Amino acid sequence: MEIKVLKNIFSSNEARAEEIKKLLAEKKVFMANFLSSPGSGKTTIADRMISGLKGKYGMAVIEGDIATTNDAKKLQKHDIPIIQIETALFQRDCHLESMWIRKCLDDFDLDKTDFVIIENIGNLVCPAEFDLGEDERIVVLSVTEGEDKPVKYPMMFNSSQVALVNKVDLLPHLDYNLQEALDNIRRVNPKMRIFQVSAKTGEGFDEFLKYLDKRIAQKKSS
Ligand SMILES: Nc1nc2c(ncn2[C@@H]2O[C@H](COP(=O)(O)OP(=O)(O)OP(=O)(O)O)[C@@H](O)[C@H]2O)c(=O)[nH]1
Ligand SMILES: [Mg+2]
Repeated sequence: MEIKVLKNIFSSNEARAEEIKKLLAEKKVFMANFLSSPGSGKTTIADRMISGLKGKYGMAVIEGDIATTNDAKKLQKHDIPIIQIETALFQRDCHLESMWIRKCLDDFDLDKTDFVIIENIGNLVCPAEFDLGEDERIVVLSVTEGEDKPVKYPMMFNSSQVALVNKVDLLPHLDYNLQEALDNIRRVNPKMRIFQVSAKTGEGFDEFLKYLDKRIAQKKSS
């Protein structure tokens, strides 16, 4: 009898991610996938980022959560297209997959969109394994999470191109060794571009916005 070999479980995800990459290249849309543990500040960062880039670029948001539409509601005031994916309604997955992102992109008017923001599910493990066809992965590490997370969750940090060290406004109140955290990020990913920010106060945010502005503009003129 013929032996069946289980195919790579990621292969269909990868195929869809390739389709997404082609679509985004054709439409000249920049897409960033924001990843972190729960509560690091992804939604607060998205809020400040949208405010900073509004008027200059057409934006759309894909919110991923296991349950609730809370994060989408927080961004509703910006009056830009937002789709909330609640994975509990499907397979209770702890990550987003490219199949869902593809569906969301079909819903957006990509001719009027320059920047798609994906807020992945708060989780430092599974989301790192799923290519969503994004241009860039941006991992958020808040200073309340401890210095060792990059070395404990290396895949998340070595598959990302940008790290935002968030909540730096809290540093004076914490016993946190920022240099150790930065060294740990570099140990796992020597090429990581790191920004130290506070999504709450805006500290360090201008530099990050300038970087994003450059990346979105590059894609637009590609
Ligand atoms: N002090 C301080 N608080 C922040 C900062 N950024 C976010 N917060 C707070 O941290 C909490 C979580 O922020 P969210 O933006 O909801 O975090 P998240 O990563 O989107 O959370 P999940 O989507 O649940 O994973 C909220 O109470 C924010 O107000 C910051 O830079 N400084
Ligand atoms: Mg959130």
